[in-house]
Amino acid sequence: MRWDLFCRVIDNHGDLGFCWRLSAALAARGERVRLWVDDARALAWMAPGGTVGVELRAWTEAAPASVGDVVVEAFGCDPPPAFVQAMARQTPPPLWINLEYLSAQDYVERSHGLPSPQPSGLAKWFFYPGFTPRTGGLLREPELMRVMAGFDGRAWLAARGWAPAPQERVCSLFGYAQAAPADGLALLARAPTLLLVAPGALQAQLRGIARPPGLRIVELPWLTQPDYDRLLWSCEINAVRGEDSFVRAQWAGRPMLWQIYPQHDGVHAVKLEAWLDRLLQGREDALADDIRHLQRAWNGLAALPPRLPVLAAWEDVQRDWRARLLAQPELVESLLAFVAVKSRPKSRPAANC
Ligand code: TRH
Repeated sequence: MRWDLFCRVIDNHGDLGFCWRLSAALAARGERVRLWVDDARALAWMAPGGTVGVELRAWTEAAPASVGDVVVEAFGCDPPPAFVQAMARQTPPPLWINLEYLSAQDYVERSHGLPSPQPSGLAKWFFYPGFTPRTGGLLREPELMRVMAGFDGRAWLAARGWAPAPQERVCSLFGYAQAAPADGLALLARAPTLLLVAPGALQAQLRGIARPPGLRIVELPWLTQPDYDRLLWSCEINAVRGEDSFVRAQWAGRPMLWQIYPQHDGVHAVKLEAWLDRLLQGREDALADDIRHLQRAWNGLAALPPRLPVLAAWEDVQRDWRARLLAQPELVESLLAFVAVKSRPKSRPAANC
């Protein structure tokens, strides 16, 4: 099928990061994708080589020469009016999907797959990623676990000059500027640690802060998406943020800290609790309490604890969670099934003859 995928870069890199990953995943299954983006600059480091089957297009208000079989607007970004008019003129019209932000909250199951009638006469369908089988699932390449299992993280780090010293543990850090960054550093530095810090506001912020003893910092450049994945597979702890790196850290299956995108109305705290409820479902032990407290504290919603949980036990929690997620359909599979069902011609009453 031919897909038109629309992406507006609102803030940070998650909008484009997710849209690129989705486009590449569709193309890997033989779909043809036109990715319409209003600011594609970050692809220069995320995906410098592009990929076969994905055609990058600059967002334009002009009427298109053609419209695909499926139109996906990411995160309610509203395709240009001339494009929507062209969609309405096409017979049959394309299937129009609004692919929403990720959340573990219950409303996602209720809203996933609902139609919304539009003034153009078309229906727009809501498709929600999520953590349960009654949602659209999470993006995951079919061979991801196999590739990860055969990957040598220590060798990969060493080849880049980022190998930890023998006594050091290695952590990746990708985050927004923090209210108390020195406290976070002190917590990570309770054991000798090599901290690999991704670019952005937090990397800049950490430059102005005294390094606690036992902590060595390496400032990373922007990596390609596949290399960022490899970084997550190589580290003993991953601190991630937003949406796409958050998902990738869950596939990595290592102890992880999630800095959720902060929202002024405080709704991020609710989103964080919803994810923690799912992650820790069925666990009522001290470790679950410690993980919950730590994730809140990492987001400035509680005081930081004196130390991190024991890494092996924390990793078990993440691996169990990953196993539960792996048992569910992944997002592209769900999306293709959704499109197949919704595009099926309506059965007509049999003609009298
Ligand atoms: O950049 P983000 O903070 O994006 C966020 C989220 O999308 C959030 O939902 C949204 O509301 C907000 O922006 C506006 O974090 P995220 O989602 O992890 O996206 C980062 C992308 O960058 C992801 O695709 C991984 C990629 N990446 C690389 O490719 N190389 C790198 O070196 C790093 C650090 C990230």
